[in-house]
Amino acid sequence: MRKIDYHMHTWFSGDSEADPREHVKQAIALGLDEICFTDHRDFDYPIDSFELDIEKYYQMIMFLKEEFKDHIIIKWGIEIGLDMNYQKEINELINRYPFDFVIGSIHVINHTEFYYGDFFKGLVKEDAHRYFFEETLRCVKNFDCFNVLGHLDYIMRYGPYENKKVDYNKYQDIIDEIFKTLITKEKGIEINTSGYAVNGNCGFPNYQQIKRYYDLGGKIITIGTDSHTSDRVGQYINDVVEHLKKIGFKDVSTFTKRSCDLNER
Ligand code: HSO
Ligand code: ZN
Ligand code: ZN
Ligand code: ZN
Repeated sequence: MRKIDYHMHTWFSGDSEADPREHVKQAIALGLDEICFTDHRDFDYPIDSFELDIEKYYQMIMFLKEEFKDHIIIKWGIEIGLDMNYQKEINELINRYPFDFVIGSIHVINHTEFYYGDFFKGLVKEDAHRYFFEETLRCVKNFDCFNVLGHLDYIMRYGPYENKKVDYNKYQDIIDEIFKTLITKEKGIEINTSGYAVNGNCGFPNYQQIKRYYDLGGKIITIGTDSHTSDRVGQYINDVVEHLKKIGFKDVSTFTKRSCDLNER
């Protein structure tokens, strides 16, 4: 199974200062086969700005791709905030540029977000989590512009609750429908290793949910660290690879111009 980091942020993202060249060097030092930059673009993020200078970002990644071509495969992607209030803008942006790979993530729901916490105001945990998964399903059904759904259950990173963990059996029907919709649409999920900092022994989502996705017929899967600093590039990827093999996956998925690469192995 190839080792990839398909979720990395740099100084082109509103919340990172990281030098993309340092990400590449770290990935090579760790022996990764392939990486993809996925800087943020959200159209309606409250408080912070997640605008993106796409032209400059493209030039920089193309330069690095050429510079390091004998050492590692580099792809150009984006993490787009899926937001039902901005469908037209999101589709237009994705169709305008030759991204290799698109992560669709839910960061904002109806002008409220999770990081500062407006979303959770007045909601008990169960209602907040249900609302999050229902909105994720709505986005997965309505958007076609993405390749994988970002950090499926990272809502548990946030919220004013003493125990932030997702109680899966309460929402498994919604999560199953998310998985089935993705599978029918030939889209996938990622394992986001930023989850290890919260869960200790797994990413977002956990391995039971990954197995559930696999058992329902899910094949398309990427691994990403969600690095906002270079020291996190490649983190936990070896552990994820071992788990994926045990579940039954033969390989991870990689993408070129938003199409899944065919792996002749
Ligand atoms: N970086 C987080 C959210 C965030 N950080 C907002 C700063 N402001 C989503 O990847
Ligand atoms: Zn971020
Ligand atoms: Zn994200
Ligand atoms: Zn991210």
